[in-house]
Amino acid sequence: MKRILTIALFLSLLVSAAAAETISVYNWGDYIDVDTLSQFTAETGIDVIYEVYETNEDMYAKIANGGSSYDVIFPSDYMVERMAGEHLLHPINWENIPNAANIDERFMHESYDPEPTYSVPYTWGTMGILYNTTMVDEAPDSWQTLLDPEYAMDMLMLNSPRDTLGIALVMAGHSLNSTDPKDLEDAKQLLIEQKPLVLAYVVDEVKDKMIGGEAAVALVWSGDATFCMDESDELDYVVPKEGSNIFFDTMCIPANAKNVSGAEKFIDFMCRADIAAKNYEYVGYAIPNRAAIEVLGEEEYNASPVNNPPQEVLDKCEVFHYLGDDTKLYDQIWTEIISEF
Ligand code: SPD
Repeated sequence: MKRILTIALFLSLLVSAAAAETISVYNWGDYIDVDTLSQFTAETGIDVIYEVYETNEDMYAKIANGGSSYDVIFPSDYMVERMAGEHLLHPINWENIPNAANIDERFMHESYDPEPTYSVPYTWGTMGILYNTTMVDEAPDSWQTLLDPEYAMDMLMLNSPRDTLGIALVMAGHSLNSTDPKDLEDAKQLLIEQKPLVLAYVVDEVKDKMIGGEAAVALVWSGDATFCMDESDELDYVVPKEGSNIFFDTMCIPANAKNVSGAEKFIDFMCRADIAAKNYEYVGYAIPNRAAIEVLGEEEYNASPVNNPPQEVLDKCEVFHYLGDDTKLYDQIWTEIISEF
């Protein structure tokens, strides 16, 4: 009996020693070169369980619900602000992320997390109009293009509440952080007026549809525009003259992460110059990682006006802020717009 118990104990020790360390990563769709995941596992022995979401709001709902635990998530600016305020994020121990030194100081003190305490910059970009030059008479320069009946059923919008409502606010001449119910009513009326023109509200599908020539114009994030323009010479991108949103996407560790040290290793790995450069080549979004830009070649990297917009364009862009309880008004309006589609 004693011998059987000893063997059982030995076997169970063997099994637990063999069980690999894992981290659970929750990211936007199409937002990482999956080769980097296997390279991370090969170099560290840590397996990656990888899941994707489409919007900040989807990710937030899952984390705030408490039912699931992830080790690394990728919230945008205003969502970092919200999650930090709701104690949903674990503070970053910068000593364990030495490769964060590769990140340009300019990106390290944005208003959503000024220290920064909770977030490591990952990518950034603008919102604008991706258009098919063979399907538009003139290159668009205004958000009014997205209300033009000429593009009825030839128009794609983002299925993302804050982004689409934010741009509708700008179309109506308001700040994209407005919480004034009158401004939001204006934005809602514009989106209602626009609805019969919209072919579909999409997120990642926008890329295949625009590359395939299924629509003439689309509201997109700049990195997706870069991706599409690399695939098709017929596509071009503009940040309309009325101004737009500039966003910062980040890597964070949720407060209920099970493997904080694994998460730190992963974030540090993604900040490594060669990895951030390789990831940029796949994802297409502008990066805050100076060392990676050197690897890519500064001249070539800066040649893209999409990922490197002139200062006068950036000056007209606003960052989204978390709007507290007023978020509920946004949610209500969005539900009305999207539920009848
Ligand atoms: N395909 C994933 C794209 C993620 C882009 N994030 C943009 C956030 C804008 N608020």
